Amino acid sequence: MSNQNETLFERAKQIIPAGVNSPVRAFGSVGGIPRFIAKAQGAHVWDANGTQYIDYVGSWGTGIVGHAHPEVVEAVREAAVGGLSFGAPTEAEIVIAEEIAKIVPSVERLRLVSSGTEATMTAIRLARGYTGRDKIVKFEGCYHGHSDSLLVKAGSGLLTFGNPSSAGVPADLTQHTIVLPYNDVAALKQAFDEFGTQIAGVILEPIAGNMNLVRATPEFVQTLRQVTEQNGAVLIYDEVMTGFRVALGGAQSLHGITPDLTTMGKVIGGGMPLAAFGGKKEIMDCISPLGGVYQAGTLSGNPVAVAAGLKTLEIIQRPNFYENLSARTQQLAQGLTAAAQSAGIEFCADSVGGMFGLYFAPQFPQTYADMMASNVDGFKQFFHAMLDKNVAFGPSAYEAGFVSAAHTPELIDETIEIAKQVFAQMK
Ligand code: KE4
Repeated sequence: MSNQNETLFERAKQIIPAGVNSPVRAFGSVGGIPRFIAKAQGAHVWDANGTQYIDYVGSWGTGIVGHAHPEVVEAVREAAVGGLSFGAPTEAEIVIAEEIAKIVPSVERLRLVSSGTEATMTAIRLARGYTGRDKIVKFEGCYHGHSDSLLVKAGSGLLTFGNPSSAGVPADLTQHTIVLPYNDVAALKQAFDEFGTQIAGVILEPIAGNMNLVRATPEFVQTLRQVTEQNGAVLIYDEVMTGFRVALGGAQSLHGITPDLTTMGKVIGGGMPLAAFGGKKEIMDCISPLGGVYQAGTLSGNPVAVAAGLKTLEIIQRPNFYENLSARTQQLAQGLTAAAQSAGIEFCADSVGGMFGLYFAPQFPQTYADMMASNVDGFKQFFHAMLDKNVAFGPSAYEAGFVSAAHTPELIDETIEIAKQVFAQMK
């Protein structure tokens, strides 16, 4: 049987650089042929050959209620027949902003955009405009989208290609970006001792997901809140991935930290292009046209995307949604760990809410260096062996994985049984 994925990949490469519209999809770091998805439903995707997979990518965390959830599809259909985009305000945008602010109390004002990159790029500009300072701090291994100031030792994509900073980004721009080691309290204190009052803001993945899942330690996040408070720097929690994913209220609700700004995406669009930035009113009031920090977007608050997001936010607030999601994800992490251990394979897996990390390493990574020391070849072998047995994880050792509400205990058990066979082969 001809491999449609291969045929499509060759054709795609004739018109789209590397045949994909986002680098990680090209399988560059794991090798092999990307699967071209023909359709998705619940916990499954089907590729161009009609092959079905249990999907643990979920559009990188977006698909928390399951692919093509009938209520979300219906909400999109209903919105679409009323018009796809107006370039004018709608009531639904107020409703979703109020809903997000109810779920994330640190958000006093919020603006919708179309991607996580836009959200973080604007949050950085806001921090600079609000403080009048230029320096920003990010952490090694964290990825916040592809705006110039943040493509410095980015984690997702670039780290996967072992390219710690992007070509085309002017050095005189990135000189304002201080990159610190993740979870390194001493380095953080030192940076603020040295530059404190020059720092406009700090942006953090509060639970990293772009160097695989790496939890920020309580001491690290508490110190970060203290030094930003003391120095008048804006603390930005980038919850594009963790928001509504690790808990309903995101990582900030688990940390008990109130950031000044929060960026969100993925889940809030329910699969459609929708993201947001929000936080303290006094900071958000600096955004155009109220204040001097410019930001705009033709499709910002798009009515069809908002409809998908609103329905998704309704579903995830139903009773026991997170209890079930966390239990399923924990079942997967614990089951895979037990399967590897019984096969004598060095492997562990961690989970927080509906997000998990798989590590071919003796223990959970706490730093970028820990993650870089993990056995990437072991991951590649596991990734392809599982894919050949119709289980799809993210095609990179540096990406977190995602469980949806559609992943039943039986599907998790099925995944673990398949992994037992794979680990046995890997010995
Ligand atoms: P987007 O511009 O891709 O919507 O969001 C950028 C972004 C910002 N902040 C965090 C914490 C993120 O995880 C992301 C995007 N995440 C990647 C997954 N590692 C998106 C997948 C991709 O790049 O294709």
